[in-house]
Amino acid sequence: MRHFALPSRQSPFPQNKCRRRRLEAKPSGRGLQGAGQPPAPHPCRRSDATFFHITDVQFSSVAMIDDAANLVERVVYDAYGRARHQWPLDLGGDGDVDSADDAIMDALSGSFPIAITSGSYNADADIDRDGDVDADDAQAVTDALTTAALAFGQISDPAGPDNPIGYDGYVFNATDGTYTARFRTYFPELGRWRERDPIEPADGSNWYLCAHDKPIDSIDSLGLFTLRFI
Ligand SMILES: [Ca+2]
Ligand SMILES: [Ca+2]
Ligand SMILES: [Ca+2]
Ligand SMILES: [Ca+2]
Repeated sequence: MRHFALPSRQSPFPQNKCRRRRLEAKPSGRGLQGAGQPPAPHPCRRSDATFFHITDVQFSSVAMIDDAANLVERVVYDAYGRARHQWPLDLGGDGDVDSADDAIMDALSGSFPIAITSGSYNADADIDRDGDVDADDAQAVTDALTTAALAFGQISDPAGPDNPIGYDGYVFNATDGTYTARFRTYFPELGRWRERDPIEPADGSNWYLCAHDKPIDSIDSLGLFTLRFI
């Protein structure tokens, strides 16, 4: 049984055997959705694993960390909730780990080691989170080449953590890319609800609009009424 919980105070970034195994995965080992091949069993899969959410101001789950505080995966959403999943070693942010990510690290290598106190320190490139960017971090990216991206719109590795909580804290439905809120179903591709507003004109004249079409400063956590948070 998987467990999801709020972050607790853990030791910051100790070595983690699970993460090491991820770096050693074969190129075909994960993230092949959309390519016509089912994902292979994940080397990090543990039936009793505990993962923690990192959330933003809209309660969107933007990252998962494991019980040793290691980053497992990240998700970036556009304003309407369309997701781009990212592996920890995806420095370019396009979802995969490939030569472009390696090139980003290569461009930094002339300045190795780059200490956390340096103005050129890049936290994303400090793969092992030990406070500097150096050859160890570069080797981690090289070892992960090439890892395919999850299909656009997916929010979590189905082999684990298989996190179902995404944009605005809604429950993600991986089969059709929609989100379930308490009262309605949200389509991120359309930026609107599937069902009419249960309270009808009380939250505006357009009964299918989400958060008054102002997702940058408003939220509708229940699919019922809009709250401004700025
Ligand atoms: Ca990439
Ligand atoms: Ca790429
Ligand atoms: Ca480092
Ligand atoms: Ca180091």
